[in-house]
Amino acid sequence: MIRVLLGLGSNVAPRKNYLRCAIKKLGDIGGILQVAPLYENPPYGVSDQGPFFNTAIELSCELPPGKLLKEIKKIERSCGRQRRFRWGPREIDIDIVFYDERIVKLKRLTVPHEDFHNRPFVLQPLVDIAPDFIPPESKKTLREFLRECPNASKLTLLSENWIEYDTTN
Ligand code: A4P
Ligand code: MG
Repeated sequence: MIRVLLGLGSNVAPRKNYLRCAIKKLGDIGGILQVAPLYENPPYGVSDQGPFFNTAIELSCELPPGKLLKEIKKIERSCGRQRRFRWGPREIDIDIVFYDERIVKLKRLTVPHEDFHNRPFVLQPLVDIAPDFIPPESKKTLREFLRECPNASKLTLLSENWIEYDTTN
């Protein structure tokens, strides 16, 4: 069984519904082990767009990385993601932040996610569910990465138990 840590974000209304849709469908390709709290935060990168809701999940699955990415892209589309420009507004974005402790370098997939250490909206929800996880080729836990991450104070905790999910799959 592979343990995958995914980061999820949305900044197009209704943001919570898009996140719920994605998590429900992710439950069809693996087991949802944990869902992090829901956070709101300003956009990172292209700043001329609405604020994001971000969260993270821990998923157990058997899919190899390339297949997992394909399934994730399918889920984004089926939940209503529209094609826009890179880093622009999105109904739903699902990033593979960690795939066990493995390093993956495929044409369309780099894991760990290249920018995870600079993104409080990725690190904070992951720390909530996997604080002691040590990314490959590093000696620090996620908790330590978060401590050193700029802009962590811009996150607002909205809700801890914001979704019901089935852990039996
Ligand atoms: N790709 C490569 N590695 C990965 C990975 N580890 N996980 C490729 C998922 N995808 C990965 O992504 C573009 C391509 O990246 C994918 O087709 C896949 O082959 P996309 O989701 O189609 O486009 P994008 O999201 O616009 O670009 P990108 O580079 O993925 O952006 P990010 O890094 O996802 O950043 N601010 C806040 N506050 N919260 C956010 O969630 N998100 C972004 C997007 C920017 N600012 C944000 C947030
Ligand atoms: Mg993305």
